[in-house]
Amino acid sequence: MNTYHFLNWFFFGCVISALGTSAGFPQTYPELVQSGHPLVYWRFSNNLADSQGNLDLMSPGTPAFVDGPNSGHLAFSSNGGTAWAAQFGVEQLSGLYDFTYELWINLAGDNEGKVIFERQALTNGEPGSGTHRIRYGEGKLFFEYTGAGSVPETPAVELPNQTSGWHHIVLTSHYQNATNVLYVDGEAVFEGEAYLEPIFGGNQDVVYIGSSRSNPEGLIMDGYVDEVAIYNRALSAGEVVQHFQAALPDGYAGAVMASSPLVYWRFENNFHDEMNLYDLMPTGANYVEGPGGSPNTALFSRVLNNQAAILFDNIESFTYEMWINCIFESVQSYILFRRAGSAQHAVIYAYNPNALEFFFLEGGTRPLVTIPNQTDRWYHLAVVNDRHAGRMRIYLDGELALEHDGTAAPGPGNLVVVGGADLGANFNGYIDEVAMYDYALSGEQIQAHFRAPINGVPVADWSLF
Ligand SMILES: [Ca+2]
Ligand SMILES: [Ca+2]
Repeated sequence: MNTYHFLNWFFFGCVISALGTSAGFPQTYPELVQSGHPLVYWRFSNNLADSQGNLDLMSPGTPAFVDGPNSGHLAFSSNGGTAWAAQFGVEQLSGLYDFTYELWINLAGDNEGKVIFERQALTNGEPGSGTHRIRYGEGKLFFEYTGAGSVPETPAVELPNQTSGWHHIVLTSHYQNATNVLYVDGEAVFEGEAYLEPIFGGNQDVVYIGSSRSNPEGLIMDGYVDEVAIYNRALSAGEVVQHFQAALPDGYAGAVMASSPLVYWRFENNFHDEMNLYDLMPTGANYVEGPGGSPNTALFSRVLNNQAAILFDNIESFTYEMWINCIFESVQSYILFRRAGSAQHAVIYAYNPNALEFFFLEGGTRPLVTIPNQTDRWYHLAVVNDRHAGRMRIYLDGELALEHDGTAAPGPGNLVVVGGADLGANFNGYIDEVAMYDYALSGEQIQAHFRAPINGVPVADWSLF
């Protein structure tokens, strides 16, 4: 604590002593927010409750860790078909002419129609869009491909559903030879022609473990995944056998590493990439220290409610108010998502580097302000859609950071997502004290909120601010 802050604390202490609990004590941040009668106010006090009592949020499940294919190590569990993990902006997994996906799977639960692994690249209509998916259905595990080119015959193998048992799965693709090979437990079970053009990310490039971007909540597998490795070449049959026969955990890991994967997720009680390229983000609500410090807590998660009509019905003007911290690197992420009619009303982050943008389709612009990515610092953010004035405004730390012509139109809807969007797009940072109002907060009100004390002192005077 520097001298300035020490003095602040010192004088603050004197004020407390002088005032005691008298009526002259300033209103706290939550008191001020609540006095503005927001539609919803999510404080994330180790829960997803709405302080206004209107709309609690819900969390997908959290992945669990279970015993892996051999003793002495762990694996990812979708926790009864409720949880998945993903990463966004995985550009270095794009544009691969040759590739291999290697993983262990266990179809312990019902996996009919579910997705075990997915890599997807979307380029807004440009060539390069496509999906690679390892999927289960009608008694078969298969490799589903969409994109330029074709797979004349889908690589597939029969595997029993709802049968606990680990299998080593490898899918290789070789561009020059135009071949796909699917291996199960070290043996080639399918070899066929493939005319696959590489898929490129554009600004949408994701990998999912245990579900799919196209329906994250609806396509979650029910089982376990382990030791996922992706390579930028087709492993040879000899290498596949060698990996399969290597003893888990250490011998196997050594064999994978010797084959130089691009990424390698081992799920040893974490979502770390051994190659330090792309750690994964799991589903499930996590709570961290919020602005102002303990005991205030904040959200680190993607949570939602799909019965949120209260946030839509004919609301012309609105305000989103919250605190955010971009502590980890976010890529192509959503902080807040709603879709009203044909328009998205969303706060997006890091679609352009360091840019926090208000995404709404009317007018076609995405007004933006800059917040440094991967920086541990709380910002007070207010996004105001002033339909009456035909203006939208973004306030940072109580100050007007941007004002722009145009507003988001009202429309029907029922989905709200905090910390992500309908298709995932998780924000890799912290969010707290999210309030949504059905009117435009004034600059004076926003300034007053920002200056109001959380845990005794305004965050602006917080020593770690
Ligand atoms: Ca909080
Ligand atoms: Ca493992």
